[in-house]
Amino acid sequence: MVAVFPTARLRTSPFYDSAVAEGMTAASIYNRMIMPTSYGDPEAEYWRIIEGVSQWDVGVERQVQLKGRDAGRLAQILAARDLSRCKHGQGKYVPICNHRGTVFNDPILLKHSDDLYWFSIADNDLWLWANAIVAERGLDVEVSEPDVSPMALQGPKAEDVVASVLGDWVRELKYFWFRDSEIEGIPITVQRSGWSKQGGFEIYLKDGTKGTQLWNIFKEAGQPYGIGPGAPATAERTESGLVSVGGDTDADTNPFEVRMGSYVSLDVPDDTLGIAALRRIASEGPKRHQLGLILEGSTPEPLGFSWEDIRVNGKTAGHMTNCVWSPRMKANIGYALIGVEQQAGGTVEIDRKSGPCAARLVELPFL
Ligand code: THG
Repeated sequence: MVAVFPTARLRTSPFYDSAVAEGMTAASIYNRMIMPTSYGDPEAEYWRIIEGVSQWDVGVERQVQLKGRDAGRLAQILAARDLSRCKHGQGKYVPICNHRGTVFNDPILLKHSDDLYWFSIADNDLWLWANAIVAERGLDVEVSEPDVSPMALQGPKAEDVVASVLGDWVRELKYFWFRDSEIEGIPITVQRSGWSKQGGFEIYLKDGTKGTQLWNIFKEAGQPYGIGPGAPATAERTESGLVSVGGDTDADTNPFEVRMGSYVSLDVPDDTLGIAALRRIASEGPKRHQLGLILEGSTPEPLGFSWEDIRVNGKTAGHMTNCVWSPRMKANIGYALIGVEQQAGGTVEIDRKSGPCAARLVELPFL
């Protein structure tokens, strides 16, 4: 382990000590925080998500809190998705776009009440953006980053673990719905969510001094189910077709290009950020789209995120935005962000660092 010296520029989550105690061997940076990415056995960590239950320190998923009379108005200005029917206790996946219609964050919005919302953000400073909008538009709302840190339990056995700790009411929660609760006096919010398609919950810790205690409660309850530490897994999320905004997108990517069109509402008020550009793009039709790539060969390749060129008849037609070995498909798979002329069923060549590689275009998700 390297030594880490937390500062304002490199923060740790309340679960960091637990991650270290569990044997964390690799980490990444997300929202200027350390995000554990492996505990030394990626294969076992993957299968735990697919077949069992995996416990993740995802405290890096920070909350941008909107509080005050104009909280709902600000949420709708920021998010290009109709929120008018969003209920208290409901979460929604929302693209955040700039004035050009570029999607630069894709939070889950949690509506606590008419004057209290959280955006559970991906990796960049939505806080800065939201504050600028508040000042520019003269809104009556306070934007802050509260002491809230999610921990995820993912996999087919996650529900049994969470129910054994909190009660059977959690089984009734619908996707992205949430409820406030507490366990051993620790305040939490419980949501059916998580960055995998294997099912599960996120437990939002609302007292950063209690991270180790909360981690251990779920770790102990998970023992009969074979719980173990893990992290958002590139192989699982790629097989499942989940988008990583900032990873699979660039400074020109709009939501329609990356299968997020169903989360955009064109009939939101005209003061919603990016909506004029999104309406224009929707009427003209996007120029690129996102497809899956199945690469030739059956030797696992290292993870790739370098936007390698995709060639068709010797010409660049798009980019491979990620690449990972799929244990279930026994192939290297990735996403193409590619001109709409190229369709599923087509064959392309990827200009890999290791040399050219043939690949087949398929619809997403893979599984
Ligand atoms: N949980 C929480 N916060 C987060 C994430 C999370 N913040 C950062 C990041 N992840 C945000 N991005 C996503 C991306 C996809 C999904 C959730 C958060 C997701 N999508 C499903 C899909 O695309 O199939 C379902 C979307 C739907 O049908 O509404 O789950 O994971 N707290």
